[in-house]
Amino acid sequence: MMNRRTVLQGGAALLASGTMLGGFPLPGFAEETITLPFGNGGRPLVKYPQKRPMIGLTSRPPQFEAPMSVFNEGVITPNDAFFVRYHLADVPLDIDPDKFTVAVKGKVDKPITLSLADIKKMPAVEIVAVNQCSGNSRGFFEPRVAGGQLGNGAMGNARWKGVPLKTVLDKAGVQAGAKQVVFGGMDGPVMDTTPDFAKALDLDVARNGEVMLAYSMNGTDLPYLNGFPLRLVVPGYYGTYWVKHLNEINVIDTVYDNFWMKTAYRIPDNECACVDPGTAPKATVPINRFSVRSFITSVQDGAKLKPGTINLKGIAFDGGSGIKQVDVSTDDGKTWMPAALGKDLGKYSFREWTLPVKLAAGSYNLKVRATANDGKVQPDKPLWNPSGYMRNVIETTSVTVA
Ligand SMILES: Nc1nc2c(c(=O)[nH]1)N[C@H]1C(S)=C(S)[C@@H](COP(=O)(O)O)O[C@H]1N2
Ligand SMILES: [Mo]
Repeated sequence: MMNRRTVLQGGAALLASGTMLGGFPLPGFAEETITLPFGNGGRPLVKYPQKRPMIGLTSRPPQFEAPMSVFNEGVITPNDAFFVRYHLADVPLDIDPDKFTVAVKGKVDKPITLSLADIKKMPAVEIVAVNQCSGNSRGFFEPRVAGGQLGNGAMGNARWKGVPLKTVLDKAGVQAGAKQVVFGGMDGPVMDTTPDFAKALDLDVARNGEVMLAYSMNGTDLPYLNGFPLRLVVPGYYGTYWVKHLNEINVIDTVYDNFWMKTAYRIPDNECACVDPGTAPKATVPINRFSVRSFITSVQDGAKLKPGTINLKGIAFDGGSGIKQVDVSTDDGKTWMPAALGKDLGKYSFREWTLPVKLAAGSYNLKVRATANDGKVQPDKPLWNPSGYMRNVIETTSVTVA
């Protein structure tokens, strides 16, 4: 259980080794707690460097998610409200951007080591893309599953700037027979027996021109806890591949089989990535692209509203085909009305939707359902898997009008 004291210890740990950033302000500690809408949903609001009060999950390693109200501020998630997820408690806190380098090695013609300045000199690209943790919304799984009991806030949408991974790989010259590219970051385990965090992408994904080494987020340096000074951005793919503090790129001619690829972050090998609740999948594959999702952001579950016109607004996204249509129901899914889609910031971005609805006094189950350009639509019954990944059921927001 997280209490104020463990949060405080987490903050102290964050500061213990100091920082080259000119000194983080001392993290303060909000006294408030909030309750996520599932059993054992009580959470502290925590304050970390460069972040506003966020919903705490663990302090060692630092893990926190955004309150849902953040997603009503606009389709771009502010840096100070962007969720943070780490696996290992040894988070690097003293990275000097002038000394930082990333090495490209393995099955390449010419191993290279690039400084941050080298990377910033290369032609830059920008892409707006959602980063979402595989276990976002895990707390809603029924039956419950092990793992971080997250609400819906382990996601965010940002404008990333950096260089395509392809450019860097081409510079080093990928050799024939190469199969995958492995990415390592500067954080590490506290104990030697804990497997270090590293992730691999198939070569065709790594070289698709969209995967990038990003040094800027929403027009400014990456926040420290979001991977300063350099992270991998893998548009459309779950956050697990978005390696932070990226300092090692290793081209290999095998399929990488560390703990984080072979055991963790795997989903049932079928169309729905699901199995009957409580059962184990026969075969699994590494988790990959997002499933299609949507949320109402303008009203919160349990809200009390005045009769009349209510401007419903929200967000939708998928793994990269883009959002084709968003429909809203005010009668618990019996009938549906198409919403208007907002500005298109690209197929990897949150897409805003709006719909004014007239509601008389009564109780309502509001629902929102997104359809992607690839024809995929959110299911009306939750899909279950033992790791609690990829929740994308049509969400319900219950409101009272009086
Ligand atoms: N170095 C490093 N990178 C990492 C991780 C990590 O533990 N260490 N966790 C990954 C996971 S599982 C997620 S969901 C995203 C979260 O990105 P964020 O913390 O910037 O929101 O980072 C990914 N990159
Ligand atoms: Mo994650």
